[in-house]
Amino acid sequence: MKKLISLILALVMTLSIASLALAEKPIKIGVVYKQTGNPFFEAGVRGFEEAQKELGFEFIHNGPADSSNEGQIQIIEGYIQQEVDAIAISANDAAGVVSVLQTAMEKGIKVISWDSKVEAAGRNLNIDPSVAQNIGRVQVEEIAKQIGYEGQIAILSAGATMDNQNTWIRYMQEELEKPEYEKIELVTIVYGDDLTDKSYQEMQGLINSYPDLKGVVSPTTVGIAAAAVAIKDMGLSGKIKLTGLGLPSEMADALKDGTCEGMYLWNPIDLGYVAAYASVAMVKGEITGAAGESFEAGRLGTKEIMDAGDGGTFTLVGDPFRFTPENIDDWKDVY
Ligand code: RAM
Repeated sequence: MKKLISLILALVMTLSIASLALAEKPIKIGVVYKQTGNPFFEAGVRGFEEAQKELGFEFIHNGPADSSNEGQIQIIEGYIQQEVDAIAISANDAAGVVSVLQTAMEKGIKVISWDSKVEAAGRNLNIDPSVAQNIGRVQVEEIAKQIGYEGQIAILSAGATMDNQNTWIRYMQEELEKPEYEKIELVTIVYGDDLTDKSYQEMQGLINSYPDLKGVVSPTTVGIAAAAVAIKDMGLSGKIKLTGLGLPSEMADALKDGTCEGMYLWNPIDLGYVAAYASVAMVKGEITGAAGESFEAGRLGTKEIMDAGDGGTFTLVGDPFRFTPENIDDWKDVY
């Protein structure tokens, strides 16, 4: 009997030491973004840092310098080797990273896409900044107003395989079908790959190829900032209208000097913050990423997980906000 009791005691002690060790091992998140050097993602990382102070996890972050799918695959492979608990990725190619992320998931790593999604087969949950249809619609409304509902427009996008821009552009095209836009012609979509130099050159190319161009929509913070500089350098501020999704810190000058009368964005810090909370909730087993579940995202409250209509699920962070010459000073130092 004595023997049995001491055996049970020993077992209980071993188990509690083991669970203590488990409890003490901090959750490790590997963050992957589209590219380094993009202040949009630097703001996203600040959201992870804020959540880190509240939740106490570890995280590492990286992205390829060239916005490539291959670069992201290499980073993900490194994170798998380092045995992270979760990968939180904004994908350059929604399909291109599925296979390596499936390998990660087979090893028990949770995969959250944020900002630009991964196809459903390669993720547990997607964090969308806002309702994609609204993001598309507000940009069309804005450029239409700026050009007086008539004339040629073009889109300067990011990368051709980036799901967030492609989705917004699909909704822009749908919006342009409405009768109030019948005199607006979308002449072309070009891709600057979220690289400043390439985006600048694409903007110059648009100006040279379309002498009647009235406006440009650039649904990427990298693209719109480069486009503003190109328009200004060519002496066309105010003549070729510009809108899209811009970072206040990068676009304040363009808003003030008349190159851009108005643009939209959401808070990228909040986006990273929610992605961090979702990652931790999933690693802890509080959510699996199924539609109908919800999780607490600190100062941003409860987030509901919904069916994304692509075989996977998603949640939303906030609403797009309109930045103007009047309010830009309130935001240019925030992100
Ligand atoms: C760029 C990136 C990012 C996008 C923003 C609006 O920084 O393409 O994915 O969400 O623009």
